[in-house]
Amino acid sequence: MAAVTSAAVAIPSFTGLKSAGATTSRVNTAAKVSSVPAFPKLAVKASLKDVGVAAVVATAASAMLAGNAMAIEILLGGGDGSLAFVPGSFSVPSGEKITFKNNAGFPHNVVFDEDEIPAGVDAGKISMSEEDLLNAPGETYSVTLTEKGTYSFYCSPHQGAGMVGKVTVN
Ligand SMILES: [Cu+2]
Repeated sequence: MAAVTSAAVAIPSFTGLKSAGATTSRVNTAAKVSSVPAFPKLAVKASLKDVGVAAVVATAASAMLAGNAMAIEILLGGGDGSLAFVPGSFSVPSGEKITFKNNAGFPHNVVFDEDEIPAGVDAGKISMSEEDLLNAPGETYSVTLTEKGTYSFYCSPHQGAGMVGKVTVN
């Protein structure tokens, strides 16, 4: 429940809740006139009879992610000195910001494999250039993927050492 109580819920993302059931239109109205943090509580209360608590919580959480209220952080280089993305395999909802952060063993970069991304996605637009490197601790590279599917990426200086990763956009 912790994520659902976040105050960062964006009003536009409520439109995504409409598909969950007829009761949500009432919730939308209530949410617009009351303060944003009150919304998750109202949603659970209003829809409990028809949809069930678990479904409502899941819907509210994914709507929040779609609204970009949350982001995922991937470390470049393991705390144990390993040349790896940590985690090396993960999933994000479409539109969630992914931030790669220099942690250890740099320089690193993030290059998407043009042969292992969804059709129609331009690898150049979502990648750092092969020569571009994150040199300092804490430096970041962020990307937001909207096309659903699986994307493979690598760090060009360390690809041979196995610094590769995979993200699934749902
Ligand atoms: Cu690297």
